[in-house]
Amino acid sequence: MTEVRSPLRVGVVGVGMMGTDHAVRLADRVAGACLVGLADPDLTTAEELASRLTPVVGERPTVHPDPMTLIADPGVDALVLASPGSVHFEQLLACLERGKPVLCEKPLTMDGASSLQVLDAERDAGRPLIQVGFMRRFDPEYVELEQLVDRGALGRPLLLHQTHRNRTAPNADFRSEMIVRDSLVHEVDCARFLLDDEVAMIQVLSPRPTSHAADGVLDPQVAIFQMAGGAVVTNEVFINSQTGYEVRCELVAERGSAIAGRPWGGLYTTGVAPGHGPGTGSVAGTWGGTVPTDYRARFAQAYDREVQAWADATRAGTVVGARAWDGYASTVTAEAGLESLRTGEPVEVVLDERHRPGD
Ligand code: ISE
Repeated sequence: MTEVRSPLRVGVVGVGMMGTDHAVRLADRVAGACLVGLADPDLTTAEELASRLTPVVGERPTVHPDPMTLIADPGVDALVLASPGSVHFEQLLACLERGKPVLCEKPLTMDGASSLQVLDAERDAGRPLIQVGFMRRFDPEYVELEQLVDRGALGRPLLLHQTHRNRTAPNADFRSEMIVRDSLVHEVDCARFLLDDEVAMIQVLSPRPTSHAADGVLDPQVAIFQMAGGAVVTNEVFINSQTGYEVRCELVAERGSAIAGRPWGGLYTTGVAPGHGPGTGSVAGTWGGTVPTDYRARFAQAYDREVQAWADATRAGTVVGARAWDGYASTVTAEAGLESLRTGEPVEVVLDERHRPGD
């Protein structure tokens, strides 16, 4: 097992939007951690980022075209994987083989079978090493809501309504399946986190698609989760909403309800048509206030807390936040969601209980 030094020497795999954001965060404001390396097949972007961050870090981070050489580097204690989900499997196994702790962006892997192999490999490594990047678990309002539910302050939860909108699809490959795998997977994790329960059944429906979606892409989508304990969760995921990044939820329980993620009180509307909504001449990205354009702004605080908590836990030899099991459970649920998207029918979610962490 790699000896974890203080400060924690971190390598970031992937320098797209999220990887760059995490690299800057690690260079700039995560206590007890330092950025020592970057890996991306896009060497130009990685080199540029390394140059930009050198004055902040004090020493130039190493740059690798091949993530495997960064993972294998003995000068790297721990990894942040911000690469596409399709390459997480092999990169996670490489980290686990070397006993290196890893913060892996969601989804854990692309399907339940490979996520299960990751769980096996983590067990073989001898201790939990994986945190999954479900950042909403670190958002102050979501944390408060979870604590409220946990204390029983609102009584028994009955319903959870979740809304998840992006302004536009991130790229042309973001097809209907990605909306389930990459976006709805957040709602799966939130439902599990807030209700402390598993999804037993999932159904994914789609109305007529927005004309802003690429040809053949089913957007928006509505998913219904039946939780094992009996609560029901409704979810809207709308990737080409045109308005901005909106993530919120309302929990309805026997003695009250609570909304997390509302910008402030009063009527909240978003729109693109002039004259629509409060204030004058609403345009995309406004509501009389401002709708954040993407997740980096909306969840800036959550990401800071998530990465700080990861660094602290890693130095202490533990894991916090969403664990590999949570990544596995959300991947299996998303997989069932994909089947439902194809058939329109509810699909049962079956988890392999062997790896469920004990209390
Ligand atoms: C992206 O990967 C994220 O994780 C964002 O939070 C989500 O809103 C978006 O739909 C995903 O593509």
